[in-house]
Amino acid sequence: MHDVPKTMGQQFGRRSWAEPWKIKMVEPLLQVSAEDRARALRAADYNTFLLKSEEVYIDLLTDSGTSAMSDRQWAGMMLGDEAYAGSRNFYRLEAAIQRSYGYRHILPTHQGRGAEHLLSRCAITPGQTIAGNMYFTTTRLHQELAGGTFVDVIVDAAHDTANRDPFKGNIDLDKLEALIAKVGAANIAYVSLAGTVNMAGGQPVSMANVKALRALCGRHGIRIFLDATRMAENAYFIQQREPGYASVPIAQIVREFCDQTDGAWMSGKKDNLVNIGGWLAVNDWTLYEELRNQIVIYEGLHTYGGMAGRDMEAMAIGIEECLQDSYMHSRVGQVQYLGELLTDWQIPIVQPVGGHAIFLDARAFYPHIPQHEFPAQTLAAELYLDSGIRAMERGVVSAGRNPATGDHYYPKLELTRLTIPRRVYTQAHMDVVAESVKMIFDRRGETRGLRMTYEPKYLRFFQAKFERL
Ligand code: P70
Repeated sequence: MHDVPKTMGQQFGRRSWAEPWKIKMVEPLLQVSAEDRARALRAADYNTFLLKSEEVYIDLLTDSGTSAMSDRQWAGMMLGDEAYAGSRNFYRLEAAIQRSYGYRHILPTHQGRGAEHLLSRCAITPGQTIAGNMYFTTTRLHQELAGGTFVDVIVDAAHDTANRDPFKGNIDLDKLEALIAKVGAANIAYVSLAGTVNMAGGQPVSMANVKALRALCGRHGIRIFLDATRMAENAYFIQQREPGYASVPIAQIVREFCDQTDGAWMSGKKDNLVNIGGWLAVNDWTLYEELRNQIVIYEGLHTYGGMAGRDMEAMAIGIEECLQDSYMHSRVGQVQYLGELLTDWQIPIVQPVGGHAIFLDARAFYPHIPQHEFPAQTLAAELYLDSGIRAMERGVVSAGRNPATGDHYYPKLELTRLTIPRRVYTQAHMDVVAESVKMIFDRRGETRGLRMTYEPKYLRFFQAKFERL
């Protein structure tokens, strides 16, 4: 006799939900044999960034540029106006950003880091400090290349994987006040605020926090720029978790949040549901003029900035789609589904589950592997060996080195990210992933760490090489 099977909804005492779309086109997945996986991982020097996509079964490396576009977006691609200047699609994109995010002046960029580059060049004077809610790799690097120093002022809870605070992305206002007292408001270029904090596990910022931040920065004349890459997902968490927002649509929450800030940069490859593209938006005309001047040097004319007309059209449509409540429920719901399984099996992951990924706590997974032997990199390698699933290291390799001392940054968080692309995989894929994680967890004691054999100077995680100890 076996138990009567139950749907996931029944198991959790709720009605099941489903995606608000059906599948119109499919792309075959390749199963890779265990032998081929072992060979491929050795050839990729134990770095999942160096695997060929054809060697991967379920690709959870990133949610960046990996979304499935809708039929409306594909139809929009056919309406590309590829004029060098003044493309119709630019004006549609500009209007979509103004309407949905509320900023005044808009510049398209080839992707998020193009926008980070321009903003850092124009808004940082060498020697200034940038305060933010945890570093992001490309963001901090551009701030440093512009002569700035990033200082992390996120709440302490963000560094504790087991702490279940609902808003672990919040800025610690006391830390920020102390920083202002120490360096002086004039030496703070801006607050670099991320809507859902990637490196903390996709953790959100509350509306109360951004409003208090606005008041504090207003008193000191400090600007706030938002990394809006996953802001729509942040708004979903506000709706779900913050008193007073349960019946406010996500689109309205995004506007209310962005209204507290002076501008934003965006990797459109995430929330905005496109395969390539980004944007930069500011309210201040003088700053915009300078950015508009610089964009022609580094990206392209200010009405395309590195994007094709058709891609701007797809992004304009993606902006509308990503703000729909039913879409966001299924998007974050799928991530939470995988999180619920792993949590029930007592596998150490960052809690609460964030918006775009499950972050396995590699430190707790492999307590016998010291951080300089790269536990999170090891975990990503093990997962690939077990099942062909590709994950991403988000620990000491990603953190890089302190440019002043040359030492590794040793982040408290040593994580391996299972990033869920948008509208791409099904619940059955999540089950396969969960079972593979369980498999490597059950044999974790036998796993040995890695040694780095090659280290690039910048953003080393992309191209670093390793060998098994
Ligand atoms: C990821 C991607 C990109 C990203 C981001 C936030 C919060 C800006 C950007 C840059 C891609 C990536 C980037 C660096 C290391 C690993 C992976 N995140 N802000 O997978 O945008 O990629 O368009 O230049 O998450 O998390 P872009």
